[in-house]
Amino acid sequence: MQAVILAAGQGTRIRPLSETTPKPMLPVADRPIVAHVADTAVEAGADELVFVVGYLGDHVREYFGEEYRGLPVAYVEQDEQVGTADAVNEAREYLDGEFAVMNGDNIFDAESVSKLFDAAPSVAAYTVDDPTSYGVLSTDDGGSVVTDIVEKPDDPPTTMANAGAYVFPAEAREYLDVPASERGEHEITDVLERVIDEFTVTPVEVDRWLDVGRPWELLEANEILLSDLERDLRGDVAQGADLRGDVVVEEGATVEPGVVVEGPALIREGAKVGPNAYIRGATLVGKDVRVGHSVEVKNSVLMEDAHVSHLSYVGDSVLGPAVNFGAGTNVANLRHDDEDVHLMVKGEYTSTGRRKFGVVAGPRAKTAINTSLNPGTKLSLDATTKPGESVMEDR
Ligand code: TTP
Repeated sequence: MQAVILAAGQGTRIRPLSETTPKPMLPVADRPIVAHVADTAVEAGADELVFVVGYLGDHVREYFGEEYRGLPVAYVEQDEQVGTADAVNEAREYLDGEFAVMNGDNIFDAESVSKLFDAAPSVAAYTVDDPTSYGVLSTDDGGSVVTDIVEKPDDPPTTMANAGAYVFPAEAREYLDVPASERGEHEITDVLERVIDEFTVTPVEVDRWLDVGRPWELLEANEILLSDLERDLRGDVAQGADLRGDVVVEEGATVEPGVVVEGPALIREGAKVGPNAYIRGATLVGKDVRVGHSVEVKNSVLMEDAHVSHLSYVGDSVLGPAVNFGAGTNVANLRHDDEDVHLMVKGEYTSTGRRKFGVVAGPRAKTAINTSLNPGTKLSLDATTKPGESVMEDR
C-alpha cells in the first residue's frame, strides 16, 4: 500500500518555530514529527511513501532522500496550501491502488496504524472527552461502520474524533477533486464523505494520537515520546555527573561533572551540558546544544544549536534552533493568579491549558544578560532583548 503523507502546510499556528523549519520537521524526541509518521507507515506495511511537500519542502526531501528504511520515496509539490484534499490530489498520478493518507504533523502509535492498514477502507478515530472542537465520526449501532463525519458538532454523535489517518480504496483516486468548503479549503473529509457513502468504512480506534498544531502541543508530544525512552549512555559522561532514571546521552554528547539529570531526558549528539547543570522533567537537549554552568532546564525542548548560558533558568519552554539565552536569563513559567498560561496564536489570546508554561523562542532569538521572560511570551525569529530587560509581551 502507498502511504501519502501530508507535509506541505505553513504551520501558521506554531510560528515562530515554523519560520525556518516546516512544522512536520520540528523535533519530537530523536526525530522530526513526520519521521514518526513515516515510521508507523513503514511498520504497518506500506510499500511506498509519497510526501506532499510545499512550504520549506526541501527540509523534508533532504531528510528522507529517495529511499527510507528500504522503501522508495516520492515527492509531489503543492504550491499553494489550499487544503488537504488538494494536497492528496497533487499525488494522484502516483496512486495505483488502495492508498493511505496521513497528516505529517500527527503522532500515532505504530500498532494502531497497523490495525488501520489491515482494516481498509478505514479511518483512525481517537476517543476524546469533549468532541465539539473536532471532526466527529458517526457510526452504526455496533460502532463498526462509519456512517458520517461531522465537523465541530454542538451535539456530537460519538466521542470518536477523526484522527487524520485514512486508508482509501483505489476508486477514491477519482474523488479527490472536491470543491472548496465554507472555510475555503479543499478538504480530505469531503473525500472521506464520499468513500463513506460508497464503501464500508471501518473506524479504527488509535491508542495514541497527538495533533501538533501549536507550540505547547509540540512540548506535549515531546513529553509523551520522551517518556518511552530507555536509559542508554553512549556519550562522554563525567564521573561526577549524576544521571537518574531514563536518560539517553547519545554518542558525541558530553555531560560534565556536577550535572544532575532526572529522566526522562534525551541529550543528543554534539550537545554539551554543564558543569553543574540541572536537567529535569521531560527535556530534549537537541543536537549541538550548549547548556552552560549552573543552568537549570525543566520540561523543555531545546532545538539544534540552541545555547543557554550560565546561571539561567528555562522551564516548560520551547527554544527554536540556534536560540541564544544570555547569562542570567530567567523564564517565568507560572502566573501569580494561578490561571492557565495563555499564548497569542494567530492574533488570538489562547489558553495553553497548562498551569505551567514558559516561553517560545523563535529561531536565532537572543536574550541579553539578566533578561526576565514572562510566561507565555513569544520571541520572534532573530528577536533580541536588552540587558536586564523584563519582557512582558511578544516581540
Ligand atoms: P493543518 O495543521 O490544518 O495546517 P498547517 O500544517 O498548515 O498548520 P496551520 O493551520 O497552523 O497553518 O494541516 C494538517 C496537515 O495537512 C498537516 O500535516 C499539513 C497538511 N496540509 C497540506 O499538506 N496541504 C494543505 O494545503 C493543508 C491545509 C495542510
